[in-house]
Amino acid sequence: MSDQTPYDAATAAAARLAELTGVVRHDVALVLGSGWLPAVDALGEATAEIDTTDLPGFSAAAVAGHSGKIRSIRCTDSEGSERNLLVFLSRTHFYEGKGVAAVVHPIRTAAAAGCAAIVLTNGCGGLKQGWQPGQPVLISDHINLTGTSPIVGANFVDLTDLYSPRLRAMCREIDPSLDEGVYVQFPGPHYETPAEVRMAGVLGGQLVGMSTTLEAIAAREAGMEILGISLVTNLAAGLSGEPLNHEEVLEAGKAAASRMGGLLSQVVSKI
Ligand code: 8IG
Repeated sequence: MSDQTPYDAATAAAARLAELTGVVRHDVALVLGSGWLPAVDALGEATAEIDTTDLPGFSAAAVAGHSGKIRSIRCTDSEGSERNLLVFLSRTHFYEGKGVAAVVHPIRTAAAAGCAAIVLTNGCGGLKQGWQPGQPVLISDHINLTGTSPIVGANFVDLTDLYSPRLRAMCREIDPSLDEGVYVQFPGPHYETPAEVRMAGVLGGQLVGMSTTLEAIAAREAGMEILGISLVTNLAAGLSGEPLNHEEVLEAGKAAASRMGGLLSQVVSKI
């Protein structure tokens, strides 16, 4: 089906998702980044869990500690109504080389499944003095250094207030100690050099990572309200005096799981 658009592919994936989960419509989507997996159990009981590869258009997870699963969770919102969460326990990264359409296919599938809002989480390096590994930070805006877009053609999508001021305020009501920062997406999969980290700072960034911006753009194109939360899992390269490693990322997630789980479950009930 070479003439199938990415939007058609997402509609097909959403239809299969509804069949496999028995949930006709999902309300809020979450994408869990590095270190966020331990927080998922706080969201509620799973109605269903499927492999991403059970849905058309998804490819297998590629990173240790990333699980290629999609969980459907039923919870109650702050007014007592039932709400269905669509949780992607992993993502496809730009650095996997599968193309931008593959990176944002889960986002478009969530939109096609009915989600009006999406929570994009990630693990990242932090630049700001005083930030500690294990600290969640709200994404206020982004700088996309991948040099590409998920949107093809003359569709000039506006990215003002891409990361919803309403949802950020909601998070700060839940946890007034939350800070926020500008997220800079590098292509990866290598981490930045210390000089590139300094460049990100000069450009106005405080968070450096390898995901999220392309997904946020696709989510905005699809009309979803977007919340972005980074878990600072490590100080950005050159700032700590130690080399970076993936294990510290997973450790930071475990250590911060209850704070992040509490934040996520409270905010999704209020969205
Ligand atoms: I977790 O320091 C994680 N992902 N680019 N830099 C980049 N990506 C990351 C980092 C980091 N930490």
